Amino acid sequence: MKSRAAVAFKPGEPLSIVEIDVEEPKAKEVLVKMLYTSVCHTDAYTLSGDDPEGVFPAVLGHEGGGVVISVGDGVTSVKPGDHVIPLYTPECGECKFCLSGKTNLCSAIRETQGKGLMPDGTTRFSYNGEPIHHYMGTSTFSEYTVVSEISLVKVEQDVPLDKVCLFGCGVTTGIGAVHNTAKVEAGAVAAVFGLGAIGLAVVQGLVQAKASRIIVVDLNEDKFELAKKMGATDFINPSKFDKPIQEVIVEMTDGGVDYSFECIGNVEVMRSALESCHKGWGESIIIGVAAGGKEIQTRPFQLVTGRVWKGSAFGGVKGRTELPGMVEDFMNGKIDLDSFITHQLDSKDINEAFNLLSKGESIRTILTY
Ligand code: NAD
Ligand code: AHE
Ligand code: ZN
Repeated sequence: MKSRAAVAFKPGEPLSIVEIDVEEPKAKEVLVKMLYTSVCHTDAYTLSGDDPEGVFPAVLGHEGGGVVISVGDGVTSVKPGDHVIPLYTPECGECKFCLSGKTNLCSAIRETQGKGLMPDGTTRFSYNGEPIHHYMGTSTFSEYTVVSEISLVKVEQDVPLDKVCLFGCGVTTGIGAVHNTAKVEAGAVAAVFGLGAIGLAVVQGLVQAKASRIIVVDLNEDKFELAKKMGATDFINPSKFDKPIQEVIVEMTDGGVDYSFECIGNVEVMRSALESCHKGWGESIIIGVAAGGKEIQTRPFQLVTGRVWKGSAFGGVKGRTELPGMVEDFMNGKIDLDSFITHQLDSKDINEAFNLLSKGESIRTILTY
């Protein structure tokens, strides 16, 4: 079938809106008509060419919501007409990782997913007869996409897909990192570096966890108003200080924060976030994705003296098991998604959504197909 898609033909270039060919789903695969998608910083990162797993041409996109059109042989958990959210972190329930009880990092299709291929090593997308790669197992920037069954979670029909599509990445990642990775307790003091959707979702998670103080750090002070509305208590622009920002935070918190979260993808900030933590127990969670070749540094003494460095992917959330509960929390008013939606555009204007994100003017733009 034909599908309108925003294709990344080359790194560093805007996406091209073209009509691609999409093949029928094979066994254990599902054809989904995307209704909504949004752009995450990770899409921009891969498009920039900095992602070691970035392959071109590709259909990017991993935050979306849509409806099942058809299913391949052996698909049992979804049927045509079901509303679904694609999951870049799938959940097979059977691999060593899924069975470990220790991680959400399902390994069932990770190898081919990282190469932009479906599990059988081929693609379902082509343009002028040439294969187009998939991305993160989701490729939500095509009106019709093919994904593995294990990369889908079903949502009820009355749930607004134009909002819960944000559970496909940013909001789940930030909230999950607070509860699953850091396990923040009531009264904790926390610092959040970077106030995009991920950082703001961390702020929301910290409010839910009843953190006593939520210090937010961003170079763009325009971000502070929304962060305040969402529950942040202290606001720091590092460019206004002539000393390392970790020193500022350690001084203002009587020794450092209990938890810090890096939501930018900058290895220098990752160091600051770790060194902002309290001696003996402070934990720093890396969420931001740094470019290939970048490495983190600190004095090992920082760890010897009790600080802990952790990372979090998709907030440690097992999508098929746990997203339905988060969707329910949204429906019951316990999770705010509206605050993240700063812009709405037609899907053909997707490059404008990338521009708004990179200029720091948007948190999330909902693109409608
Ligand atoms: P975003 O671009 O919307 O937000 C980043 C924020 O960081 C902006 O507000 C920007 O002003 C701020 N910033 C940039 N440099 C800074 C600096 N030196 N000091 C302070 N603030 C600075 O991005 P996003 O969509 O919220 O994504 C954030 C990061 O999280 C990206 O690296 C993305 O790839 C990553 N991410 C990771 C996961 C995961 O599962 N680990 C999931 C989603 C996104
Ligand atoms: N290909 C990238 C990996 C980037 C990365 O770490 N991705 C996060 C999700 S970002 C979502 O916006 C993740 O889940 N990682 C775990 C995994 O298995 O990819 C690179 O830099 O190599
Ligand atoms: Zn993302």
